[in-house]
Amino acid sequence: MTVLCGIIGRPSVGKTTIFNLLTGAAFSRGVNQGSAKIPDERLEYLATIYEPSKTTFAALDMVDIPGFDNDEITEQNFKIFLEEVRKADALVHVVRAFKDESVWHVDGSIDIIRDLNTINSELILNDLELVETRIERIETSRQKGVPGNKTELSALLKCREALENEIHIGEADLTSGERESIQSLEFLTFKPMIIAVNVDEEQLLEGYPQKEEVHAWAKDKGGEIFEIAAILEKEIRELEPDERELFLSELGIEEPGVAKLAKAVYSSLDLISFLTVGKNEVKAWTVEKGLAAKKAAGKVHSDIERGFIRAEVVSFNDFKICGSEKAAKEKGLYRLEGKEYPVKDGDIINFRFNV
Ligand SMILES: Nc1nc2c(ncn2[C@@H]2O[C@H](COP(=O)(O)OP(=O)(O)O)[C@@H](O)[C@H]2O)c(=O)[nH]1
Ligand SMILES: [Mg+2]
Repeated sequence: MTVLCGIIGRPSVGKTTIFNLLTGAAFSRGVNQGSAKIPDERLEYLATIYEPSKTTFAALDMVDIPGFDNDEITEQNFKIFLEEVRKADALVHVVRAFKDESVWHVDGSIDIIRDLNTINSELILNDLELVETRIERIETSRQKGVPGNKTELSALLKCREALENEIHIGEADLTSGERESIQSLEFLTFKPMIIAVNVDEEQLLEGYPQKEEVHAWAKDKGGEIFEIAAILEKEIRELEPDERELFLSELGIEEPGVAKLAKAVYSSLDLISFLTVGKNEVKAWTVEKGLAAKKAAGKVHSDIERGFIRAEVVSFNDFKICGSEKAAKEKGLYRLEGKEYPVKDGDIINFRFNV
């Protein structure tokens, strides 16, 4: 299952630095698509138990979307920008808080709210244009009265009102039917958006100007928000592992900002992981929340879906409390579930099948 997350923002705010941190790409220019590993302590724990040959984390595809990086914003590269944004399933909007005289801001000063609004207005305008086009198309259609069109029209009218008030479509008050009716239109403000504030070391510890406003802005638009000290994290990444631990604990950082960011993107898309274990491989599999066990089996192999008998399931937490498969089985914590069982995040599953 491929899920695409686009990184957007004003020029020189740290998009590429954060992209490189997420994807582990070399810090070079040019490459703009890569895979981001979703950190998962559960897999690390299971790897200590099973000592597999291979541990495979869940991943997301990331695109570092330029478009605004040229001095001159031409119509052509703006069009490319919008196309890339439209393709993404979720967006990370990077803004700059860090102070650094040597890094020039295109607008001549640091102002996070201004930067958020600059990009956001483009997204809103683009959605508004699409809303208008669709409304007109339905209203002039001879099939205006058919139920599907009626639902879409009422959804679009609500969307228009939301957008005119700078509310994202994701936050508009739509019924589930209305939501579904506009799903395929790929509105830009319907995508989950996570805000990453790129801070320097001092700001990470002590805060930065506009912090409250920025958090309020994010809440208003329905997006999660994280502070990331991108350059600091890049430096930390270049340290030896034991030095790294020491450094992080001195800074009072339990988990790097990029790790939190990756996890937030994953859950904003309503994705969960089920886990499979064994001597060969311990692996996290990405599925939509609530997927039925038989369908989930199909992610592993189509034969397993076809020949599905039962799913033998234990939750990661139950497993960890017991400390081993044997102990968890003795306590009766492994359950046998049928094909309709909705898979939960952190389920350790062994599929029983027959081909
Ligand atoms: N001081 C400082 N510089 C940064 C930080 N993040 C990025 N930069 C620098 O800002 C410049 C632009 O960063 P880049 O990631 O290429 O930004 P992009 O244009 O948004 O992709 C580069 O010179 C980075 O080294 C930061 O947190 N602190
Ligand atoms: Mg860049």
